[in-house]
Amino acid sequence: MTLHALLFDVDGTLADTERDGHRPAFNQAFADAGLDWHWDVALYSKLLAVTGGKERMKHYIDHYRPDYRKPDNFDELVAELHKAKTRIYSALAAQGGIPMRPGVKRLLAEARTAGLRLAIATTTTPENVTVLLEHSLGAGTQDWFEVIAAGDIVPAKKPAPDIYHYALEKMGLAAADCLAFEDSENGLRASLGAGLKTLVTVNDYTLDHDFTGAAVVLTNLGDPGAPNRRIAGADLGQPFVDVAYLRALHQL
Ligand code: XBP
Ligand code: MG
Repeated sequence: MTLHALLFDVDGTLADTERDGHRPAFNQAFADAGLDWHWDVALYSKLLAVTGGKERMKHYIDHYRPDYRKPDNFDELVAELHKAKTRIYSALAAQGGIPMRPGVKRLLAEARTAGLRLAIATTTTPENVTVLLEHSLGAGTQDWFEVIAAGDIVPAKKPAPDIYHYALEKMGLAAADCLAFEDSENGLRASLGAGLKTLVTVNDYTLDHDFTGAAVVLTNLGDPGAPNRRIAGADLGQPFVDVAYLRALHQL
C-alpha cells in the first residue's frame, strides 16, 4: 500500500476558523439585517453539531427561537443572510486575520516536495477556502490542491461521506491510497464513511467529541521545535507530523 494523497478538511483543521471567523461573520450579518439573533461562543459550540451555514441558521431558529415567526420567504432570507455572512468572512480572511494551525504550512510544503497529491474536502463555501488559503497559507497556494471540494457541490454535507467520495472520484484514487485530516466528529464520520484512514487534530470546540475510529488523535500537527501531544490512537513515537510519520500511519 503506497500513500498517494492527503485530503484536508478546512474549518478547525487547517485553521481555527469557527470561533473567530465564521461565528462573528454570522453575528455581523444578523445585526446588519436588523435581527436580534446572536451566537455567543458557548451557543455556537452547540450549533456546530449542524454543518453548513444555511443549515445551521435553520437549526437555530427551529431549536432555539420558538418566539421567531418565520416569514413566507424564510429560505430566501437565510440564503441572503448566508451571502452576507460569506462576504464578511471573506473580508476578514482577506486581512490575513485567521492564521493556519501549527504545522499545517510546513506539512503541506513537505508533502508537495515528497510528491504527495493534495485535496480539500469541506462543507464550507468554496470562496471561503480560496480566500483563506491565499491570505493565510500564501499567494498561489490554492494551486497546491488539485481538487477543492466544498460547500453545496454535493447535496448531503458531513457527516455524510459524499464530499470525500466526490474528491476521491475527481482524483481517480481509492480511499486506501489516501489519508484524511479532520478536527470534528462530523468530519470524522464523513471521512470514515468514505473508507479513509483519518488523522484528527482537535481544537477547543471539538476536544470532547467522539473520535472512535480515528487512526490517531493529536492536539495539533506539531513542529520539530514545538511538540504536539497524542490524545488517542497509534503511538509512532514522534511529537510532530511529517511525511515519514504519515507514511508509517498509512501502513498500520
Ligand atoms: C464546517 C462547517 C461550515 C462552516 C461555515 O464543517 O460546518 O458550515 O462552519 O461555513 P467542516 P459556511 O469543518 O466539517 O467542513 O457558512 O460556508 O457553510
Ligand atoms: Mg472541520
